[in-house]
Amino acid sequence: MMMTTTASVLTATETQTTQSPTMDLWVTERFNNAGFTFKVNRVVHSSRSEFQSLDIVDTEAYGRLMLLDGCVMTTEKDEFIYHEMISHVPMFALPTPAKRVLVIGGGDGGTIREVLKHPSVEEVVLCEIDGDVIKYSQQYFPTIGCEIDNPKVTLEVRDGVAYMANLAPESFDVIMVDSTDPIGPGEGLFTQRFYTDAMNALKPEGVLVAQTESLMALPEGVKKIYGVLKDVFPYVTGYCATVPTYPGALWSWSFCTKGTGVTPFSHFDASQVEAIAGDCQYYNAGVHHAVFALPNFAKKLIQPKV
Ligand code: SPD
Repeated sequence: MMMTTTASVLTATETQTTQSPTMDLWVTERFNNAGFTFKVNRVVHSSRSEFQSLDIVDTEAYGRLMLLDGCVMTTEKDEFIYHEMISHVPMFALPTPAKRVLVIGGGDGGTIREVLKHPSVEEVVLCEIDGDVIKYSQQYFPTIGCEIDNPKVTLEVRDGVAYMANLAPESFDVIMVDSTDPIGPGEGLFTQRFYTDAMNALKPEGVLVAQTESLMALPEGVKKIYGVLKDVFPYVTGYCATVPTYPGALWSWSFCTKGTGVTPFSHFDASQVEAIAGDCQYYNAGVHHAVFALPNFAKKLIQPKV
C-alpha cells in the first residue's frame, strides 16, 4: 500500500522528562507528505517494544498523546470520537444485544471502555500484539485504559491474525478491528486471509467493523481496503467522522455483515441509545444515521456493496 510515514520524532536519546522554560519542543506526525505538529510540554515516556516505537507526550493543545512508530494513536482530547464510533455503531445495529465482543488491536483500551457501557456484554476479548501498549496505556492514560482490568475482559497478548485463524466458527456477536495503520505490525489486519477468518468467527447476524483509514490522506489505501472487504463479506458499507488529530482528519470505518439482513438501520432502536446517551460525548441516535451519509468522493472510494 502506498504510504509513507516517519519514525518517531522523539527517540530515546532525545527523551527528556523535564523541560527548560526556554525550550520549544514540538512533535510532528508526517504522513504522505503532510504533517500535523503538536507543541510538547513534556515527554512522558519513550521506548521501543519488540514491535514498534512507543512515545507518550503531554501536548499543549490535545492533552496526553500516544504515538506508535511516529503515528498518532490517541489523544486525551479527541479519543472519544474514534472510540465511540468504532464501538457503538455496530453494537446498536444488532438484532439482539451483544454478549461476546472481540477487539483486535485497541491495546490502549478506549474501545473496550465503550463496549463495556453495554450491559448485555458478558465477555470482551482484547487481542493486542504489543503488551507494552496495554501496560503504558494503563499507566499513563487512566481515562482510556481504565477498563482493561475489568473482569469481563479477556486479554490475549498475541498476533490478531493468528488468533483469528484459530477461532471456532460463530464465536462473536461483534468484531472490532482497532488496528494501527497498514504498515508495520498492523499490516496483516488488512488482508483477505484475515477477513475470511473474521467472517468465519462472526455469528450469522453479527457485525464486523474495522478502522479503514483516512479518506483524505490515504484515498487509494481506502479503496484497496474496501476491495478486500467486498471480496469477503456479502454486505459492506462504510461510515465516517472527523478525528482532528488523525491524518486528513476525515476518518472511515467499515460496517460488514454476512448478508443476513443486518444493516446499520435494520434493527436500530433510538430508544435503546438513550440508555447510554449520558455516557457518550459524540455518539447519539442522530449521529448513528448521519455518519452513513457519505460525501460523494467517499462513496466512490468505498462503493458500498449492499
Ligand atoms: N493513523 C492512526 C490510525 C489509528 C487507528 N487506531 C487507533 C487506536 C486507538 N484505539
